[in-house]
Amino acid sequence: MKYAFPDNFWWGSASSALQTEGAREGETTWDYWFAREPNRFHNGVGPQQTSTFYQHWKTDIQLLKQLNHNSFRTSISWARLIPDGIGEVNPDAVDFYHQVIDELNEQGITPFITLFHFDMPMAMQEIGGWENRDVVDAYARYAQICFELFGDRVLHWFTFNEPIVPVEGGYLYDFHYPNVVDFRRAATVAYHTVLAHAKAVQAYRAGHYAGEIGIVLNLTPSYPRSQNPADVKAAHVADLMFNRSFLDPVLRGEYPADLVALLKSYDQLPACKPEDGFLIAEGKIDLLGINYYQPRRVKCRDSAVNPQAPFMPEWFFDSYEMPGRKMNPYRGWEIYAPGIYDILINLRDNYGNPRCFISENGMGVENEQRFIENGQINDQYRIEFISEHLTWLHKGISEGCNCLGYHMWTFIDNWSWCNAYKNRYGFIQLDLETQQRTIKKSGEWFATTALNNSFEKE
Ligand code: BGP
Repeated sequence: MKYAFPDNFWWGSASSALQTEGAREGETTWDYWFAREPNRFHNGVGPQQTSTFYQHWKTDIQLLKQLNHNSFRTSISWARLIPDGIGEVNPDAVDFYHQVIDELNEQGITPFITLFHFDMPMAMQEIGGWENRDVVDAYARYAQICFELFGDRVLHWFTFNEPIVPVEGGYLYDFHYPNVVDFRRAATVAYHTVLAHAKAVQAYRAGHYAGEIGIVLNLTPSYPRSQNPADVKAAHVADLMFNRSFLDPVLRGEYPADLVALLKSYDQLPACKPEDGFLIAEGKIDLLGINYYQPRRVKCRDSAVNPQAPFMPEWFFDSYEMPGRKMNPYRGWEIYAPGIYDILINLRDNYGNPRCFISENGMGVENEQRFIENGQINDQYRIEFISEHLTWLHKGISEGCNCLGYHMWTFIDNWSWCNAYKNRYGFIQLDLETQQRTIKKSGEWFATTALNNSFEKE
């Protein structure tokens, strides 16, 4: 069967500043943390060892072209642009991002720009990071500077990439700096991130720029083990905490009442100011980026909570390992392509069918060299993964969902936070020693699909 996509469908991929640029100027929490605890990073490889986009941006954009991308998302590094977060703008950074943005446009590749992709300037973290409202203001200033500098040539802006991840990683589950375990502080970080987002949206609207502004959320549809009311309730709470804590404010302009009531009953609500509500209401977006990797399957807890243990989302559910689920064993994530369709239908039916696109989807695989045939990685599993997800995406579109594109994570194999180079995601293989780039089979498949705006599958 032929799967054809609407005209002007966005075909591309996503990456981020810290994961690709290298040549770091301006310390981030990642540089700081790596210098102190390199053992936290796979094989002791830190954020300095990247795919060197800072040097090779021009030839890399040629490769994007070869992959028939009509759009590409990357981020601006706040710490590179404003090394102390709030003071002087670094002219080298301005030049660099000008050149990248101009070259993308010249090559017919629409730049999609994220303002914050997990990379907090260390100077901002030192004053409390997202726990401090001064950092919210510093971020709003940074966003405004970016709009002023690049807003005439960047028409698709994203305030944050996966804002729940630094909340989970840094304040609940110990996989980002500052490695705190404290729900109330996590809730404060999440809340201030929403305020920062809303302030950036406000600044964008005030500047009357020609483009649009949105956010990128990692949506993990929450499936209950069964229709037993206890399981359904468990899935509902997981959905409130991990999806709707950001989805509702950015699409509806307010928090779900039952999330607020739940946190209130456990005395976990962040401190709010009376004017916050108006600000959040002004943070409604034009375009939603959806990162989809895996579903979340949950069941009701079958043991009592230890009242001495820190308050955690898991007080309300257990994770559920569905028998027969298909796994990506390298990342430990379930592969469930219909999830993409369920997300789109939920947005269509419950959120007014917003303009959206898949901003990340992908499969990280370890030791891909074993699949080399005639000098090229033959990653059939990735082609299978993408085409399966695309068939469900196609079904969503055919049922009226307003999904405008599909971006893959990622372009060239890149540095994946604590996993460093363990799992490779790219359309293009990176030799970390020589920096040589080699297009994988999936890259060729994607180039053909993007060119035809369609693909064939039984
Ligand atoms: C997303 C992030 C990316 C990227 C990707 C792959 O959550 O937006 O930055 O890294 O996931 O996940 P990981 O690198 O953790 O394997």
